[in-house]
Amino acid sequence: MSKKLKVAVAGATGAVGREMVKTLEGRDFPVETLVPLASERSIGKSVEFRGKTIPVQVLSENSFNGLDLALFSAGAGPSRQFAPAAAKAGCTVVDNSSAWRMEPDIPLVVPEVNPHALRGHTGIIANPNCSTIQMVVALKPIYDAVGIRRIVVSTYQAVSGTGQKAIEELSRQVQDLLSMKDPEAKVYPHRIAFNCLPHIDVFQENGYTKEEMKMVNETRKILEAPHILVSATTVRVPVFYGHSESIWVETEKKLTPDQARDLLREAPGIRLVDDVSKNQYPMAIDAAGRDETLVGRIREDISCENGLVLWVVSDNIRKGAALNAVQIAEILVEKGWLPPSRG
Ligand code: NAP
Ligand code: 3JN
Repeated sequence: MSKKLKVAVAGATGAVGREMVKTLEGRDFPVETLVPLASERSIGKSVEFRGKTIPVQVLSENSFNGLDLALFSAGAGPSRQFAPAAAKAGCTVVDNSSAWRMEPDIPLVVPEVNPHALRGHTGIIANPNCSTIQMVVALKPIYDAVGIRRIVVSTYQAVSGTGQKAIEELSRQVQDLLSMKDPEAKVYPHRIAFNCLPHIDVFQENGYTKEEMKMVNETRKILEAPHILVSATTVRVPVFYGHSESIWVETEKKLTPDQARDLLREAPGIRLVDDVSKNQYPMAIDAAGRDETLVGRIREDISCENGLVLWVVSDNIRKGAALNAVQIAEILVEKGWLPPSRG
């Protein structure tokens, strides 16, 4: 049995942090001590772990002395502020924010795709954006088999991607509308109930949003393929859990839909759901609460020689965030790539 570890979860009261705690428990990760961390707003709150109630502590530079591992999901600001102190204390950080993803020396990892990037890490490892994770899980087998020249993706992202407040906002707006009350929009600039917003994160000078550019840059880094052309449109939809993506790829060499199905059926982390004769295709309601990325609607593009179209759905809070981070930690444990903790 592997050594038990002292593990912090920074952002433990949030949508992702709660799922991280649940995932550590559900996968029987070797935790000796769990340290839930959040902001001063959470003083007095607690977290349930393996039948115990553990009080939340306030995240600070001193939170990590003597700890082995910290899973961060408190946002990019706190990650930038506190992850270096954790790493310096010998506590390896798996960070869910965008703070470190594009730093050249920081591995950006999806275990099914590029686990080798973890070798020689220097104390901080970045977890990609949820929309990128499910896309690269689905595209990696295709990329390895025939190469990819270009990707055009449109996302349909659940409100849980914005956090706990957005989950509550969608729920409240639906109730208000069904009770003939005026819904209030606080989290998003417009109503999200019974609506779609082509706007995730902030707009950039090139007209794309930051979320869209995360998909472009992270995909290239993870696949180690700076030549791949990527264009993304990210859309928020009134779904609680599960991001859906329409992905169009132009491959270097021809791949038929049947060949793609054969590859994806065998690929790690994927469940092929692709039988239109029985109305079977991936849906958010089926992906929610599951670990696998669902892939279906695979078809040849009728407008382009080497074009292939897929519909890819995954639980954004599990594989898109908490599960991916815990899977990274599992590899670090298995390979013995966690340094001895100090302090
Ligand atoms: P959330 O539900 O709003 O939760 C935010 C968590 O961060 C809460 O625990 C909050 O503590 C804590 N926090 C915020 N500011 C803090 C500070 N200054 N010091 C300490 N703790 C602080 O948001 P979420 O959906 O869980 O997302 C949290 C972060 O995870 C995001 O900002 C993003 O960086 C990352 N994320 C990544 C993905 C991905 O695609 N991989 C997906 C979703 C989120 P309090 O309760 O005390 O305020
Ligand atoms: O909107 C989604 O569906 C995913 C959101 C991710 C997110 C939300 C707030 C801040 C991120 C992220 O992971 O890129 C960040 C961030 O860290 O920049």
